[in-house]
Amino acid sequence: MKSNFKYPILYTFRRCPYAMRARFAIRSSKIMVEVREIKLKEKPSEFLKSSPKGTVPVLITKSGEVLEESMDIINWALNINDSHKWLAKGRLGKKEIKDLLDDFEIKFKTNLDKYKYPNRFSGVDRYLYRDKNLCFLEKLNFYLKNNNSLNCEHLTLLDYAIFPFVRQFRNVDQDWFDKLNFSLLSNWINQIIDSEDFSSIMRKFKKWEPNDVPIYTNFE
Ligand SMILES: N[C@@H](CCC(=O)N[C@@H](CS)C(=O)NCC(=O)O)C(=O)O
Repeated sequence: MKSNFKYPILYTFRRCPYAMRARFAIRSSKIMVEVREIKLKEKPSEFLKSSPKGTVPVLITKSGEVLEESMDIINWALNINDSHKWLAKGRLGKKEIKDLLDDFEIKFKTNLDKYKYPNRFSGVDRYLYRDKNLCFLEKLNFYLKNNNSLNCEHLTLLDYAIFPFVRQFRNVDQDWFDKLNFSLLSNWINQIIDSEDFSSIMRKFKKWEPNDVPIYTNFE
């Protein structure tokens, strides 16, 4: 069903790593969206009506299609415009890329949540889960031996899709992280944090209310 909206609608939450990577892709593709910043503790009914599973990010296209997975939003954006060559072919094959993305989205993120929020789980040794993630970081540090990016000579989908999780992990205890001596990985994180891309996608928007004047942005 075609929507009456001027631009696609993006429901997002500023600090969510999945929403961050979707915003990176929308910025890279220069697509205008109506941004709706929501609080996860008070999800608006309009949001839940479009996407009952209740996770962010969610994008509603102009044709009314509801994209409820960050990777679907990223691929949708890059299919429209991949001017920064996020889909460029690099050293890693399609399967290696998919496996790495899955590892970070599933295994790394599960361990990260237990490390970062141990009180949400019963009887969890947070440091065990912190250390379980070292093998994933080691792998990234190894991939960064050739360039400052994971797959080819410039930052691509793989870098931006993984970065928010690694940043969140590092931020739990940066002193500890810095002592790991993953210097290539630290440089990789810092180059993204210091970029205009990062400051633009982290800009603050007021919490969306149904009667607000729409806020349009391509996160420029
Ligand atoms: N697989 C989803 C995961 C999204 C997700 O879990 N987002 C979290 C926030 S970081 C969420 O919305 N959780 C629901 C809640 O906390 O109520 C995606 O890639 O978009």
